[in-house]
This record gives sequence, structure tokens and C-alpha cells, in this order.
Amino acid sequence: MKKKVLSLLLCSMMVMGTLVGCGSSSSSDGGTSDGGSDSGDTITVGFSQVGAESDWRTANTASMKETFSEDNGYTLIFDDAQQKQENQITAIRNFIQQEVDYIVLAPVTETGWDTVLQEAKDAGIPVIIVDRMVDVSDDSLYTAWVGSDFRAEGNKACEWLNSFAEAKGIAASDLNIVDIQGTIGASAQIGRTEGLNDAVKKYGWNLVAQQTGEFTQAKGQEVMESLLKQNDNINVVYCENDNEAFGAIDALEAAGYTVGDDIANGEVMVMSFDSTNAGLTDVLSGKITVNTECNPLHGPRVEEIIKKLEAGEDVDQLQYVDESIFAVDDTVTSVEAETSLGDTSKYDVTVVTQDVIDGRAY
Ligand code: GYE
Repeated sequence: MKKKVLSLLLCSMMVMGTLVGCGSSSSSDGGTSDGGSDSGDTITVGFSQVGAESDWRTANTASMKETFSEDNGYTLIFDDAQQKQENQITAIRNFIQQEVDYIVLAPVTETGWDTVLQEAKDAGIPVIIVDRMVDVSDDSLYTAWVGSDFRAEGNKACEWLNSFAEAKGIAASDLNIVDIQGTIGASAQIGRTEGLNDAVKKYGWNLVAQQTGEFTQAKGQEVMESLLKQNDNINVVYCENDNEAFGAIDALEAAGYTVGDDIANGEVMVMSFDSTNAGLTDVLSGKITVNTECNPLHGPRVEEIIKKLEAGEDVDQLQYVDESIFAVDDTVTSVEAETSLGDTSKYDVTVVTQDVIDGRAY
């Protein structure tokens, strides 16, 4: 394989005997079961996954495992970092030692990758970033990124809220919003939080509190419980993923609130991101009012990049996935929102029905 050859060339260019790992004979000493990158037609992929914090993540892991299966010609070395960057750095170093053909990284946060990605580059192993982005000083440290436009997601959700409030005759200053943020420093958090912060300024909404729920149901519930103890005027909960929304809904209901879109009559509106099956089921029942899609099915997208690289073709370095927005009803039929690329796109709002949920893969 090209990268293998490149890697060996780089190794042979190093001063003899100084580079531990380059000389090791095969991936068989690195724990892979079937010889990995040494077998002629098998491509070895080391995938460092963030963790298993959400339904989105579960769907993402399943997509990667289904795609990079032995039947499809791959040896996948999967590492679950349990939401810790240091575990991801260790995993990447192990992949380098194992001389994988490709490193795929779903980074927990954006910063802190320069050193280890330089090590991968020095070893001649292409790195593909998936889902969240990395913020590195040298863009040549990764070959390609594929994921969502998180900033556009935040903008879409907020444009929806603004149009909804206008349609219902709710004054901007009467929207008392709490933001249960994702993992701080993750692109998904940064984009969704920035979208809200900008809309708060633009429309004059009241941002009551902003606190991380770490993209988990348990933390989402805990944060909502504490916010309800400190504030009695909350009427919109902006949850940065579905699992936080599930936790927030539990906390709201346990505290005696009714979740729903009838803000004028005391209901608390829950907004969410991801649009997983469970998230859309809560839209169907009215517990979540609006859910902005974030597509986790990246396995085939990463594979397409690898296939192109194998064929010696160029790949676009940044690849954004198209995404939609779902709501409980058609109060707002479409939104116009700015993307990260600076253009404005129109997105039709899909009203959730059981057929919509049944027709989706995650
Ligand atoms: O929204 C959340 C997950 O990075 C897009 O991570 C991903 C986010 C997703 O934990 O549910």
C-alpha cells in the first residue's frame, strides 16, 4: 500500500536504529488479529472515537464499524477514549506503532492536536478527521475532514425560534432561554453556542444561563435541576444534543413543569440537536418542539475518502454534510441561515410524523 511504502521509506531515511517502532516487523505485534496492514488487500484503519456519551455517538460508532468490516476489506482498530483527549493521544500513538494505513480521529475538542498529528505525519500515515474539527497551526497535519456545519446548525435553530416567536406574537424580550451546552471546546458545542449567542444579541432575547451538560442525559438532567432551582422564569431550554434534552425533560417534568411549545400559557419549550430516532420521537409527542439535524452516518463518507486516496485521487480537505431541521408542526415552514462558508441557505422544516421517523436510519 502506498502509505505503507511511504512510511517505510521515511523510516529508512531515519538514522538507523533511533526510531523505535519503525523497525518492528508488522502489525501482528500491535494486537491486530490478522496481520492488518501487512496483508496485501486489507486496509488497516485505526479509529479513535470520542466515547459513548450519546445516541448520536452510538449511531456513529455503528456506522464506522459496519463500514470498516473485514467483509469490506478492512481491519478496524477501534478505540473508545471515554471523552478524554489524553486517551485519544495514546490511541493515536498506538496506531502509529502498529503502522496502520489510515488514522481516523473523531476529536473530543478542537485544540491540543498539533504534536500527535505531527507524529502521524512524520510516520507517513494519513489522518482523516471525522465529526468535530481540529484547530491546528498547520492544516497539512490532516488529509481531510468530514462532518457537520455546527455553526449553521446553531443558526438554523435560532432562526426557527425567531420565526416561531414572531408567528405566535411573543416579544423577543419575553424569551427567557437557558443553554445546556455540549462538551466545552468541542466543535459541536462551539458552533451551536455561538449561533445562540449571536441570535441573543441580534434579536434581544434574554439568555438566563449557560452551562455544560457534557452531551449526556445524566448531566443534562442535573444541570436542568439546578437551573430550575435558581430561576423561575425559564421558558426555552436550548439543549445542544438529544440526550441532554431527554435529561432536561425529565428534570422539568419532575419539577412540575409541562414541556411544549405553548410558552404563552406556561409551557417550557425544549429545543434540541441531532434528530436521532429517540429525539424525533420526542418531537412527535410534542416534548421537543424543534430538533436540528446532525447526521452521524460518517462511515461511508470516510470510506469514500480512503478509496479516493487509495486510487491516488485528490480529496477535498473540508467536506460538509447536508442537514435538515425538524419540528412539531408547520408554524415555521422554512428558515434561512448563514453557513460557516458565509453564504445563506434556505432549509425546509420537516414536520415529524411516524413515517418520517420510520424512514430514517438513526
Ligand atoms: O451532537 C452529540 C455527540 O460531535 C456532532 O457529539 C457530535 C455531537 C453530537 O455527543 O450528541
